[in-house]
Amino acid sequence: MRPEAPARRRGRPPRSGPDLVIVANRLPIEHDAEEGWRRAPGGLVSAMEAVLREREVIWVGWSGAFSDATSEKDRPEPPARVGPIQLGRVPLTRAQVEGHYEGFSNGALWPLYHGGIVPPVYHRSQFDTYRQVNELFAGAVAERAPMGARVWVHDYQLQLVPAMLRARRPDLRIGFFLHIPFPPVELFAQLPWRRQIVEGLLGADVIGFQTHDAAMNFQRLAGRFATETTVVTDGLLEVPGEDGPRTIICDAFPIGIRASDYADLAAKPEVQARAKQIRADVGDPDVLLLGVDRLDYTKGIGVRIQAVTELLLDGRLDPERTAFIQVATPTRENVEEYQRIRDEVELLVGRANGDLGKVGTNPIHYMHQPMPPAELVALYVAADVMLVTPIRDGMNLVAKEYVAARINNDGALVLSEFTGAAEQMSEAWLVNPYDIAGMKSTIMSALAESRSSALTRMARLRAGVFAEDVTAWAEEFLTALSEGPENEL
Ligand code: ADQ
Repeated sequence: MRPEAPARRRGRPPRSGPDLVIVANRLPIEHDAEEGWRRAPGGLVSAMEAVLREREVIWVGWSGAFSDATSEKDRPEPPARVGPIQLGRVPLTRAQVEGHYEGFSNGALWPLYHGGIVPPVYHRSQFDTYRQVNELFAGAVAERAPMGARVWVHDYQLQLVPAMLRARRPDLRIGFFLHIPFPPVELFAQLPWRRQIVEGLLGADVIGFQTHDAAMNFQRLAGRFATETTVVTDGLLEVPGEDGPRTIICDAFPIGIRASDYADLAAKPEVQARAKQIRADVGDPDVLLLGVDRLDYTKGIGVRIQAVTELLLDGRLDPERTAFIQVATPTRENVEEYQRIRDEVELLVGRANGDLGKVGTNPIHYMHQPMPPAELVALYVAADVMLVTPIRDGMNLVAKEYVAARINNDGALVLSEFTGAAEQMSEAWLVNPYDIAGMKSTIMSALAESRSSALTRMARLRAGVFAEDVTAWAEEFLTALSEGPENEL
């Protein structure tokens, strides 16, 4: 009997079809018990919509349903396409998701890449599952990608895919983009599988990072852990290939947002009205401060609450005339550290309101829930000061969304130096999230700034966010992927 599996797997790639394949941990759909399958909300989906408007693509990812679920209800079959997107499902069991996503990706890579804020946990069995799941993704792409297509692999869950895919399909142009920070060599070197990760990424033709610092970190590492790699010049690496040396672009491609969508939403009369209502609901304060984050220990939610609480206790901000709204989106609730950060934040909020609140008024309004975009934008429109204070963040889109929503050029953005966004948004009020006293005085300076100077500052920030929007980001990355290093030299 002829062995069937290899024949199928190595069978000829499809000759025609969309020339772009997106590979991400999740498919851009989610299952709702009542509505069935629907387009999933979220950053990558909305970023990619900018690309999708003009073309058909194949999107390879996991559907969110476990392939070994025992009841049919828990194992719904996703559709073959949504709009212009052909869906390529990678079936994963519960154990695979636990080892790959919750385990190695979020227990080891996420904390390590964010500077070791919480100690990364390394389990050999989880890395084995990470490798196995990366193989499944590479296999799914190899089967579906048309000859010579461009493949764009996203993020830290899939760092081994580029090399695995190149081994199976050398005809493809492979790009990889890392949405989170990339750590310096001193930190990365602790990873027991550092060489495998570096070699996995070096399978790509373009390796994109959020910042120049991150790209430099990787260039330094590549030479150290993949010894045949040379840095040709800043932004270009060379590795040995089957037909002679192969050049890889390794550079910063800072992600943007769909800026005009936020501005359009902010201009709508119903959103403006809702913003007024929000201010009224929190007691028409003189100062409204806002934080919006996934409830993640990297986002510096605790330090921000501490800074605001101290300002209220010191009397530098009047507790009767100040309100602080913190929206914290539920996230990764199966990972232990996330249960801990939730307890920590809720303790801080409870304590501050206990010390400062009166019957019927609390200075801190805390919401642990997702929100529709119009409500989020109404909050951006309502807030005088946006507090974005991560300990470490690849980019941070919230900072850009707030700025885009300030259609009258007023408002102030307080931004951590340790976000990728700070590299582009130097007009923001930059803070060191480890320096609470500094953060407090920066918030006060932002509030004390003259109106004309604040307007100029916001206008400059807005010009940057509109010029470097998500369409520009996607085009720049895809151009580098199509044209190769010629333009970089
Ligand atoms: P995240 O860590 O998720 O992204 P961020 O860039 O701030 O962080 O994006 C969060 C997104 O979720 C924003 O678009 C925001 O509007 C939305 N959001 C937040 N709270 C919400 C709520 N309660 N309801 C609805 N939506 C909410 C990762 C990296 C970042 C990088 C992005 C993109 O960690 O550094 O900027 O990818 O590359």
